[in-house]
Amino acid sequence: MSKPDVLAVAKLHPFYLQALSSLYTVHDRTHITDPAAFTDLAPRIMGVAGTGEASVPRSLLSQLPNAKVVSVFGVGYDGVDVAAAIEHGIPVTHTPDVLTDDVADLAMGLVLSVGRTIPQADQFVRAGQWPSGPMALGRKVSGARMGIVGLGRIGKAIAQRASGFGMSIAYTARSEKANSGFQFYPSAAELAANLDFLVVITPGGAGTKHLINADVLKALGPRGYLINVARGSVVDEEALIAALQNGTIAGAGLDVFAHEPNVPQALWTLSNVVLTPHMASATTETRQAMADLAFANMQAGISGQPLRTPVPECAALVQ
Ligand code: NAP
Ligand code: 8YV
Repeated sequence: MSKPDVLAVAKLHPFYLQALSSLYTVHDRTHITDPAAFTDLAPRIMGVAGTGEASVPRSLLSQLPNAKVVSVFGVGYDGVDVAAAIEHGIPVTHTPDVLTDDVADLAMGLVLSVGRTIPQADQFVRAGQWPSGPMALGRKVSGARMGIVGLGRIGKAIAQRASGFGMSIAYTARSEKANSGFQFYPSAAELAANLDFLVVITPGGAGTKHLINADVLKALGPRGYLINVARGSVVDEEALIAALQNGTIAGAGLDVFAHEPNVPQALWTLSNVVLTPHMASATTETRQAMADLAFANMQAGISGQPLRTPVPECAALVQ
């Protein structure tokens, strides 16, 4: 008997692809590479496998009459048209919680990297510059003020870590969190005006597009640092580059970008930024846990079992 067909809408992590391939025939982006063949294939597709950044538009979902689930390998699912998926009766799942620690760890790593100029120091030593004199001084992290944009699962884990560094914590989110113990500001600009490190960890998508704009960066000020581990779309990248170039802010640590994997050359050349390639959840342990959960969701969806972790918008669809 042939295996059920699954469509991969992005290049899948090997752990996820390997698990899927044990039960399903995985068609790697056939809708893009061979649209003619996809016309025949589409009615056989039982599940859609994606990543946090992958695009699953209405136009694709409407071609999949027998799809039972969209299983995203990632907690963010801003590339999926969830409203269209619900209309087509296709629940969407994601991988919350299993990556929270890693993303919070990387956020703190970027805070320490930009504040204490660790990558620059490494380059300084490797370039043989140490005998010629000391490096410029860094910015103390312990005891500094951190502001978090998005106090969800990962935002709270970042706050927990920052508290261990004796940092004071404030935040903004769509709503104030009762009993968080942290100061709430109703907007990113008001938050930014009152701290040293602004860490962004919201979902991407239309609701947060350019939430961090020129006004917020101005409020952050020449001694403030921006850390973005959310999505590139949340920050106005042009405004950020200008702010970094003209000293409106002190520096930035960036894991995500507007047009990945392409990073503007202007950022490569700036000495006050630390750049990482969207790797906040990229440890062996966490990628395995994400693959296990995404695979479990795919299996459950295709076999009609309860989904492990549907996205909140699909809760009603799976009851
Ligand atoms: P979560 O628990 O759903 O938390 C999201 C937080 O963002 C919530 O506090 C929410 O506020 C807030 N938020 C949403 N829209 C907002 C807006 N317009 N203005 C201000 N705050 C807003 O999600 P999570 O598990 O922490 O993950 C957060 C995001 O991190 C993901 O969606 C993904 O984009 C990103 N991420 C990136 C990586 C990476 O590799 N760099 C890895 C994993 C995740 P309320 O609580 O008030 O609703
Ligand atoms: C992954 C992510 O890097 O979970 C998310 O939202 O952005 C990351 O964990 C991504 O989903 C894998 O491509």
